[in-house]
Amino acid sequence: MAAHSKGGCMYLKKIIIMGFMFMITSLSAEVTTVHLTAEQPLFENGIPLIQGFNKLQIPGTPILPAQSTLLALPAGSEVISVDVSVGTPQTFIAGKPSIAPPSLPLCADRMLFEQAMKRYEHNKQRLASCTLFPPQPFYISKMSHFRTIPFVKVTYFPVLYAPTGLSFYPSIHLTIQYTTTAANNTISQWVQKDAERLFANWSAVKDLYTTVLDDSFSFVIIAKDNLFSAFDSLVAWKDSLGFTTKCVSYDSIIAQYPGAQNADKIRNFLIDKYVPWGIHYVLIGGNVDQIPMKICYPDPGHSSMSYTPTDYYFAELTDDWDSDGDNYYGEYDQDSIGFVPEVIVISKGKPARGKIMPSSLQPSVISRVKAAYRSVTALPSWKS
Ligand SMILES: [Ca+2]
Ligand SMILES: [Ca+2]
Repeated sequence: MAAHSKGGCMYLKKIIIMGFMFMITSLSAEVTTVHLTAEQPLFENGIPLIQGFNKLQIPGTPILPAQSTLLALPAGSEVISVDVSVGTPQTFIAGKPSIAPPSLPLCADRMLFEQAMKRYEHNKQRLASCTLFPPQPFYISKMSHFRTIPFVKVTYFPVLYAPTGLSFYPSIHLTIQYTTTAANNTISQWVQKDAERLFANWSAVKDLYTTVLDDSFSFVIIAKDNLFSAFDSLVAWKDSLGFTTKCVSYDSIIAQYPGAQNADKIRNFLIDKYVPWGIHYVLIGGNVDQIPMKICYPDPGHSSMSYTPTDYYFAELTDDWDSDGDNYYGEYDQDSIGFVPEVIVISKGKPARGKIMPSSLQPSVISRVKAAYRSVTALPSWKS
C-alpha cells in the first residue's frame, strides 16, 4: 500500500493523542497504545483533502488522503500483535472521485508506455469490482529498524472509496503488544537528531536509549585499490570539516565478506561495520562496471519496466530485500523493506530510476567525488 510519508513531524505530533504505556501483560510482554485522528476532509476537484495528510495516488484508483506514522519501540523489541479499532465511519456521497492518472515513463519507449497503461486499466477494472478501497482505513507494515531502534509504521487512510460513495473514519486506535530482550540501546548524536524527526513518539521512548559521542569513521569511501590516491584530497578535506574519513578497499571487501553477488558482499561489509564504526556517509567510489549496484524489481510482475539498479541497497541495511525468497529483490508489497536507511549513500545522478546505461553515461568516479563534496557543504567554486 503506497503512501507518501513526507510531512511535518510537528503536525504529526498534533494529530496524535498518544499514551505510551508500559503495561506488564505477562512476564515479558508490554503494550503501547496510539490514537490517530483526522479532520473532516475538504473537496477540491473531486479530491478529498485533509490538512497535514499526503495523497495516495495509485494509477487507476481514487486519489485519497493518507499519512504514515513511525512509532519507535525500545531496543530489542519484537512485535507480537497490533490490534486496531476503527469505530463507526461517517458515510457521505461526494460525487465522482478523481482517479489517479497512469504513471507514464519519461522516455518514448512504446513497451514501457503500454505496460504503464495496462497497469492503469487493470487497477481501474479491479476498482469496479471492489467493495472498499483501500480495504480498511489503515495499513500496518512489518516491524523494521532504524539502526538499533525498532519501529512500527502505520499508514492511516481516513477516507475509503466504495462504489456507493466515500466513508470517513475520523480516528483509529492501535494497541501494539511486544516483547523486549536485552539489546544494544546506544545511539550516536546524529541518530538522536534523526530519530526526533522520524518518530512521532520519540519523546516517550528517547530515555530508553543512551546517546554516545559520534565515533570512529563517520565517512567511509569504498574504492578499488588503484583509485585510492584519487580520494586523498577528499579525505583531507572531509577530515578538516570534522569528519573521520576512511577509505576501504573494494577488493578486500570482496575477498573477505560472503554474498552471492559483489553487491551483496558490499552490503554485508556495511552491515558488519555501520554500528561499531559509527558510519554516517558512504561514498561508492567507482563506475557501475567497477563497483556494481544491486538489481531490484519493484514491480512484482518483473516487467522490463521494473528492472532497477540501485545504490539504495547499501543504505537500507536492516531489512530483508528478498523476504519472500523468490530471488527478485526489492519487490513492492512482497519484500519487507522499511525504507528508513541506516547510512546515507552518495552517488551522482539518479541511478535508482534508470536502466543500466552505456559506459559513457554511467556515473563517473569524478562526479561521485563531486557529489561527496556537495553532501556536507556548498561546493567551493574551485571544486566545481
Ligand atoms: Ca532500516
Ligand atoms: Ca522477492
